[in-house]
Amino acid sequence: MEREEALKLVKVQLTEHRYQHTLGVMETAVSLARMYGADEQKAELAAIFHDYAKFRPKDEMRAIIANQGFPQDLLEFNAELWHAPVGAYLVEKEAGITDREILDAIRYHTSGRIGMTLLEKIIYLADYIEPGRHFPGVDEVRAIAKVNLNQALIKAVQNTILFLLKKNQTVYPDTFYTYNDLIKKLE
Ligand code: DGI
Ligand code: FE
Ligand code: FE
Ligand code: FE
Repeated sequence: MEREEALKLVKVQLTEHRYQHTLGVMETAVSLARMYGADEQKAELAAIFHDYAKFRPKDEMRAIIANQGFPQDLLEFNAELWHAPVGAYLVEKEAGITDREILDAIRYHTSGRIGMTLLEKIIYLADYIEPGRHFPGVDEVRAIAKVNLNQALIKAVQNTILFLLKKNQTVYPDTFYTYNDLIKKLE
C-alpha cells in the first residue's frame, strides 16, 4: 500500500493531535530503518498504522481481545495496552495489511516482547522519540538512538516502567520480559 492511501485510512481514525504524532513516528521510523538497515517501506507502513485502534471504544477492544485469540491476561491490565494488539487485528481486517512483520510491529508497539525483531524495535522506539514527544528523558533516548538501537530501546523501556511505577500503575508482564530480554542480550 502507498503512503498516501495509508495516511488517508488512518487520519479518519485519529484526532488531529494523534495524527500529527503518527506523522512524527513515520518520519522517525523511516530514518531509524535507514540507519539500522531495516525495510524502510515496512517501517513507514507500520508507523502509519501503529495507533490505528487508539480511539476505538473499550467495549469493542475488549470483545476483540476476548474472541480473537489474544492473551486474555491483557484484559486484567490497563486498557491503554489494548490498542496495540487490537490495532494489528483491525489493520489486517479493515485496511487489508497482511504483512506479518508489519502487523507484529503494530501488535507489540506498546509492551514489546521477548525476541523483538528489528522492525518491532524501530516502531517501539520511534513511538517513544518522535519529535512531538516532550517528556523527561526523551532527549537522552534520542541521542542514544543515533548510535545504538538496543541501548536506546532499553532506556525507553526503563523509563516507561519507572513512569508506571511512579504513577502506582500495574506493569504488564511482557513489558518486564522485554526489559529482561534486552538486558540479557547486551554484549
Ligand atoms: O499510544 P501511544 O500513546 O503513542 O504510546 P504507547 O502505545 O507506547 O503507550 C500507551 C500507554 O500505555 C502509555 O501511557 C504507557 C502505557 N503502557 C506501556 N506499557 C505499559 C503501559 N501501561 C501499563 N499499565 N502497563 C504496561 O506495561
Ligand atoms: Fe500506541
Ligand atoms: Fe510506546
Ligand atoms: Fe503512538
